[in-house]
Amino acid sequence: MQRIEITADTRVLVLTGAGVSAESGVPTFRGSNGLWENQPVERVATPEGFAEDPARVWRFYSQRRAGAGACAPNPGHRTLAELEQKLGARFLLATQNVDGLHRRAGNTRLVEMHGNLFLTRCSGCDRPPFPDDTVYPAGHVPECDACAARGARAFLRPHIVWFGEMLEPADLERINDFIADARNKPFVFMAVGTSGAVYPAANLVNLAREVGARTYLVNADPADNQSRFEHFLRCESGKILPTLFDVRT
Ligand code: BV8
Repeated sequence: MQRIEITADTRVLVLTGAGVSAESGVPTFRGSNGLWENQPVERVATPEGFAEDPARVWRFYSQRRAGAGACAPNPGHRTLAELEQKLGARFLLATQNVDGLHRRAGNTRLVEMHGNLFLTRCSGCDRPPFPDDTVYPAGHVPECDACAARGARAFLRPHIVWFGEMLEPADLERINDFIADARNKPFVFMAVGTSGAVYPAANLVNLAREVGARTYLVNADPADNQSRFEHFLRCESGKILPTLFDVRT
């Protein structure tokens, strides 16, 4: 496998999806026994689904909290954390994953585009999202104590971006600024473990191409937006990432 040379002024933007966590035991969404296979998206990952049956949504996310909490970063996660150590401000990791494994592997230059399983917020007031690893019992829907203190009632919800919800503008701005700064400089854009099905994440490769990036897809199967990548490395990310980068800073 041809290694990817990273020289002293190369910028690297990596986008990850559920596939990077597959070898850690976290289920992916699409494909055989994927999460969405036995859970129609509309019922558990949309604001409408939460309004209709918040207990079902909390059961889905509580199960995923318990699952992800029992998993550990794999060599793919660790490689991306080491890459950040070596490159510093010339590196940015944008993840669609909500499992928290990149953070646990040590990445800090990280944009969690779709939120984080271990943060909860109120659906009725603007208190900031707060750390919460509670696995709520089936049927239980937690309520906001701040609202209750004001005599109001509001359900707590996972701090997750559901389908039909806007991503945090500051998150998108951070990614777009990184891409803009890489214009006319050596720039590597790599997508790892994502089916390229969800927007706006799946559009990042096009924004990177516009500023002249070398583009790589590291994925176990073809992806919906695969034709947008110059290089497609069909493999398991945990096995290839540790030997893929030739960093010369
Ligand atoms: C928005 C919730 C404004 C948290 C998620 C433009 C065109 C078309 C549609 C749209 C568009 N703009 C907006 C939309 C609508 C929608 C969308 O994209 N729909 C798609 C499905 C058509 N987007 C939105 O609603 C976004 N909001 O844009 O707001 C707006 C709204 C409406 C209309 C217009 C504009 C919000 C998107 C966020 C949704 N929330 N998750 C949760 O429960 O996790 S998305 C969900 O899918 C997860 O976050 C997940 O990360 C993400 C993407 O999935 P992948 O990570 O790629 O996982 P997947 O299983 O699909 O693939 C894994 C891959 O890994 C596979 O290919 C497999 O081969 C590979 N693999 C497996 N093992 C390995 C491996 N690879 C390497 N190594 C291995 N070992």
